Order: sequence, then C-alpha cells, then structure tokens
Amino acid sequence: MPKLQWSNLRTLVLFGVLVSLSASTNTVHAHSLSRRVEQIPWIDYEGIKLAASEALDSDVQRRALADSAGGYPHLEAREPSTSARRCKKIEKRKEWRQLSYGEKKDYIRAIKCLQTRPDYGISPITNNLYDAFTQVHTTDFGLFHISSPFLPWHRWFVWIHNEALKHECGYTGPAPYWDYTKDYKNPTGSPIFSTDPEIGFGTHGSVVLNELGRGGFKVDNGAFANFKVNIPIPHYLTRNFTYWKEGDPDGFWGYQLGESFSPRAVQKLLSSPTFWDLEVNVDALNVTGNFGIHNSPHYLSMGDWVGPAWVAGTKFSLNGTTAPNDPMFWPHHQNVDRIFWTWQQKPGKQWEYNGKQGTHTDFPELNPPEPADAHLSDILPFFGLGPDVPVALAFKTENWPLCYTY
Ligand SMILES: [Cu+2]
Repeated sequence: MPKLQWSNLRTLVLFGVLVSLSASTNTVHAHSLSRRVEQIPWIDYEGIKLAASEALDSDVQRRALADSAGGYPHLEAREPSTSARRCKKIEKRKEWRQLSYGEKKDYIRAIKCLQTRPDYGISPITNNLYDAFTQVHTTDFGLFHISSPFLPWHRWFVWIHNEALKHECGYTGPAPYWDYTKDYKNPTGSPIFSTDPEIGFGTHGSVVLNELGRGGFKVDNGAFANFKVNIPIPHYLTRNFTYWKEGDPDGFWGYQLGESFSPRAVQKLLSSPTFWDLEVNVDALNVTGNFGIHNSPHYLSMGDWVGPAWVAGTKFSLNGTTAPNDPMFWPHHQNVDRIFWTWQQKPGKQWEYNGKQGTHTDFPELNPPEPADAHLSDILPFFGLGPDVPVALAFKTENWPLCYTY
C-alpha cells in the first residue's frame, strides 16, 4: 500500500500553488476558446442581466456610502423594478442526514444523470454536462481561488449545479450539505460515505490506480462504484482514505485534518472580523499546508478530489482543479457556502466584500503587478456555464435568482 510521507504532503498545497502552464494545457484552453458555447435553455439570461444591472446600481450606492462613512453600511435591498424577477419560493437546504432515503437516492441519481445531458458546447474534451462542470472549474482557476471571489464564485457554481439537477434531471428534493463538524473525530466513517449502492457516496476500493492521485484507489462501492469521469482524460473515480488513517507516522495528518473542521474551528471562522479575514481563514492561508475548512475535506479523500498526478506540472495535477470529478464536491461546497451564509447573518455583514481579486492562471501575462482590490461589481467568470455575473448577484442567497436559505 503506497504511503505518502509528510515531506510529500507539504507539496500538496491545494489551490495554494498556481502551477505553471505546460504546452498541453495551453492546447486545451485554446481549444475551449474556439468552441461555440450555446445558451442553456433553463437559465434566464435576460432576468440575470436585469438583476445584475440593479445589483450594480446598489453597489455603486453602497460604495459611495462606505467611502463617506469609512465603512460598509448595511443597506436594505432596493425595491426591485416592476420587470425584475422575484423568487417564487425560498428553498431550504438540508444536511445530508436530514434527507430521506428516497431524497438521497434521487440526488445521487440526478448527479449521475448529468453525464447523459448535453454540455452546450462548454467542454472541449467530452460532451456531457457532468464533465462541463469540472471543465469550467479547471479553467483559469486562479481567478476564483485563494482570493476574495472564492466564496461568491463557488456559491454561484453550486447553485447552477443544483439548477442543472432540477431542469436536466428532474431532481426535486433539497440541496444537501455535508456538515463535517458532526464527523470531525472520524470523518471517513461519516454516513455520507456509506457503501449503500443507492444512497452512499462510497469509500474506496482495493484496486490501486497508481497513475491517479499518487496511489488513488478506484471507488468500487457505494452508488459511484466503477464510475468513470473524463477530465482531463477518461478514468475511474478514485479516492484514498488511507492518508487520513495511516498517512503520517505521528498522526499529525489526521489530527490536523479533523481539528480544521471541528465545531471549534467553525466558531473561530465565524468570528472573522472582515470578509477578507473570512476568506483567509476558510482557505487557511496563514496555516502551513493550508489545512482549513475548505481544503481539509479534499485532503481527506485525496484521489480525484485533489487531482490526478499523472499530469504533474500542469493545471490538472495535485492542486484540486478537477475536484468536481468527485461528486462529494457538491455537499462539501454547499457546507462551505453555509458557513459563508452564516457569517453574512451577523449585523452589517450581508454586503461586506473586500480583500483581493483573483489572478489569471491560464493567462498570467494579463495579471497586474499586484492583485486588484475586490469590489461587489467585479465580474465572476463561468466560461459558458451560464452568464458571467457581478459578485453582488451571488451575495444574498434569498434574492433572485438564488432563492435559497439554510
Ligand atoms: Cu474550487
């Protein structure tokens, strides 16, 4: 059984390293730019455009007030214009354990179903919507990781995924999050990793696929047994829970992982004084190895959740760009979003956004000498997976079009 030494683990700074481009990744990106991306029928492009312009108006007002008052005042949302869309209902997201057996089964069915749905020209590598999500996540990923856009970008990305599950695959249940604080002492024993063939995300098997994630094991139990994914090339979904259990002789690895998503760690996150502090703490940017609430669940699972190693030195290697290959990405990121949402409920925090913009990974020559200051009017890129939107549109989950709460 391959073992990962601590000295190697230190090189696995998930999302913390902006890897340099290779010729092959350039080719992929150029290819993606030449694809004709179609409009997605279940996205209200017109409504989003209208909502974006209203959000930007509000943001200009907010910034003017912030400048004059020396801070970010809390402004009530403006009265929407008569043509603006409103939420028909506000959906309540639920913890995985709160879903019924039938809801869990249907959620997993719908995720798999995305592999049978068209990708609307988004993915240059395959032609299904499941892979399109992974493809988008690998594209110029520095623009929306380890920087202020991380939380709003992933909020919108996960929301679009839920919309796809509904409109392409008929899922009608609640969007689930995985609250790992309930499992921090034994996360791989969480019921979400059940081996049940209908409702379990599964663990990992015994077949070592060495080319995948440095000793990843093919997932051969649960609902995703022998499940194939295609980015950057077709392969079986892999995980490796052994790092958690035995990866490091001092137990430091397991200790760090569990502690970083304990109830105490979440309480500490929620006391972050500014939005930028929240981002720094969510990504553990000040902690060696970046063990934090965002990265640690990725480390826990390894395999596809940190990316394949056989393309070392490219954006597909061990840096998490292909993480949406593993369906656990969605319940995990829904929980990160729930922490962001909870922080936003504190007085005066609903509209606070500051810190630094992301930087181009695929086009480093476009980057300014220093990352620019972040504003609610900054545009989040989605590379054809729906329209690009201003950060402000991903900021209040009870507003249209997000229309959900926790
Ligand atoms: Cu991400």
